[in-house]
Amino acid sequence: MRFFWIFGLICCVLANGLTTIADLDRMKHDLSRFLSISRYNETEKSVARAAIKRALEAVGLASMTHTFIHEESNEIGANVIAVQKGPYFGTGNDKMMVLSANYDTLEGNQGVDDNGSGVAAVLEAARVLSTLDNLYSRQNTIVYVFFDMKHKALAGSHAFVEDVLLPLMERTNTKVIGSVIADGLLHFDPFPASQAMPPEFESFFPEAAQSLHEHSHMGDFIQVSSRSDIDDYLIHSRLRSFMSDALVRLGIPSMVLESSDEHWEHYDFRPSDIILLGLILKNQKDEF
Ligand SMILES: *[C@@H]1O[C@H](CO)[C@@H](O)[C@H](O)[C@H]1NC(C)=O
Ligand SMILES: CC(=O)N[C@H]1CO[C@H](CO)[C@@H](O)[C@@H]1O
Repeated sequence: MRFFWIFGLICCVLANGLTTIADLDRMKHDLSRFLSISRYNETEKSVARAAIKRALEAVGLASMTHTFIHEESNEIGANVIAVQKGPYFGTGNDKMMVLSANYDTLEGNQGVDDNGSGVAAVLEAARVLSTLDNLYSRQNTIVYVFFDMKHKALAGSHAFVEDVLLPLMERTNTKVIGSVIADGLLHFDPFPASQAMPPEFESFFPEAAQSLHEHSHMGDFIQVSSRSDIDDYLIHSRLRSFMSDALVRLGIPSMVLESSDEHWEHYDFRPSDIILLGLILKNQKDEF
């Protein structure tokens, strides 16, 4: 059984030699417009969904709205999904990658970094990856999902996995090789004391805690957390070169923290959609 999580694949896409084609102005534009206004009530959220759909359509991706009912409140939620099909879509030979971000905000919150930044990055990734289809042939399917109701107990990602992903995997034998959950990507702060430590971090990762302390608690680095053994393939074949090449070029310090699978089960990723997709994909039996 193997699966992986990537934090910041978007950065990989943007930094790994593709820096030249990622359009930062476009992301800034989206961020300063529809991703800078509250997306809490249905009226507000429908404005955001329409803008997301327009952006996808502009790069040739048809999108659909996946509606679901949030059981506690009986409210209707809506995810936006676009599928960039590979040649094996709908068969057991496909290896799907899910790129996602939640678009809803807390009440009265502009949501620039919670989570406009993730939405802008996933939209830009969609644009770049669609453009690349004109140059290279792609083997696998990419699914872009914009989740509603992260702030209601992750209801959007929950519904996506249960209503869409698992049934598709069951029906077609398609594998999902990973998911990228883009959330709070603007959390970069090179000032002292800007980086707090989550509860229990220090006991799980004493060396990292020490080095953060020596670095005046600045939030100016990228941290990759991985599970020993399970994530080795991903870390060594993919992320190491990204970290030693692209991040060094951009002058961003990074570190890899390894811990046992058991630690992960207890570590607190609960506020993020990552936990749900990750735990459910864990049921997948295949190696990739
Ligand atoms: C939604 O929020 C906007 C303010 O952002 C407000 O003007 C509008 O009345 C609200 N709509 C509903 C149905 O609550
Ligand atoms: C960067 C950012 O805004 N992060 C927020 C993401 O959402 C969680 C859960 O709502 C918040 O706790 C974070 O502060």
